[in-house]
Amino acid sequence: MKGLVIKSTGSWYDVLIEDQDSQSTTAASSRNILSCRLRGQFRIHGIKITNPVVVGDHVTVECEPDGTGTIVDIEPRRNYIERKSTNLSKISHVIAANVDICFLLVTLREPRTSLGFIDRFLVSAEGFRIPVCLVFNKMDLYNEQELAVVERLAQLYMHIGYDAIRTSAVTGLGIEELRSRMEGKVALFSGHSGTGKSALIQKLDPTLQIRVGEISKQHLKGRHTTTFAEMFPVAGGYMMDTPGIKEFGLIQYSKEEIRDYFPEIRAFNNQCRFDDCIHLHEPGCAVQQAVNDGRIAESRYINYLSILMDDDMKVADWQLE
Ligand SMILES: Nc1nc2c(ncn2[C@@H]2O[C@H](COP(=O)(O)OP(=O)(O)OP(=O)(O)O)[C@@H](O)[C@H]2O)c(=O)[nH]1
Ligand SMILES: [Mg+2]
Ligand SMILES: [Zn+2]
Repeated sequence: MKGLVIKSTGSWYDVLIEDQDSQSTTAASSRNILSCRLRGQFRIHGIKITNPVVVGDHVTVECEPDGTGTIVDIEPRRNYIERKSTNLSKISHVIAANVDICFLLVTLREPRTSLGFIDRFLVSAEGFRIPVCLVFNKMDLYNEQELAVVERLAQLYMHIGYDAIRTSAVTGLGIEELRSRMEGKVALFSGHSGTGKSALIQKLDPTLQIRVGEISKQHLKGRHTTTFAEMFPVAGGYMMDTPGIKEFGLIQYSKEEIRDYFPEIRAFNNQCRFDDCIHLHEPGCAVQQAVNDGRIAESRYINYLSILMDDDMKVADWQLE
């Protein structure tokens, strides 16, 4: 039988068995969920991965006499989002597979999302050209200064070509914009713990049973309320709720890949004097010129260098004026 992995807790996976009589594999088709384990060891492209099967994977399962199932095969992935727990870590962790769109939650406080985090996430989505929409959540909390920062950041990223919306899970601001962007799609929700991923999904569909966290008053940080990834049928598609991420360690990319995964830098690729320019100190570099002219944001360029140099440099971040 074929199925879709809709929840992963580490050793057990909930697999939605796809209706064999119907062509449709959308959320509306039958909700036959089988609790499954993995058979043996899977190795994906020879790399050590902590979790070989993830939400969004299409798998083949066999039924066991005790009513559970065994995952015996994984279909090739269209794409996936992968990270390391820290930049130094050697082990990578796949967050989700077969994603149509990523929503990256950004909050200025409770908790603070840094530009280094945003830019690293964007690079990993660019690897597969998965569209990203930045979701500036908790808009109800911000003072004037913070609202100005949201405005500045939204402009910065929209100028590059990323989508951005402003939301509040408390007031309902932006919920319809969110819904319209994910309609009929498999959407990944990512961001730090406590940014409101689960709260926004709950707001999209109040009938869902989702655990939303309490912000601990001492730390004003989330406490990892969501501990495993799960996908929920929402708006004719699926919303993938994932556990909050502290740090987005990038897997190893080549210098050419990193150069290509910043769209506004990629746009200058054949305008430098040298074809293999990595836009560092080379003479006749169109990118360095564009940074000087203000056509490329300095924060993005600094973060590009920081990724290129594998983090020896300080990462650029936003500040309140
Ligand atoms: N004021 C305000 N609070 C919000 C908003 N969205 C979420 N919260 C609160 O922030 C806290 C964390 O929300 P969650 O939805 O659990 O956050 P999460 O991103 O799912 O966190 P993890 O599951 O730990 O990754 C909860 O107390 C929410 O009520 C918002 O738009 N405004
Ligand atoms: Mg959550
Ligand atoms: Zn250059």
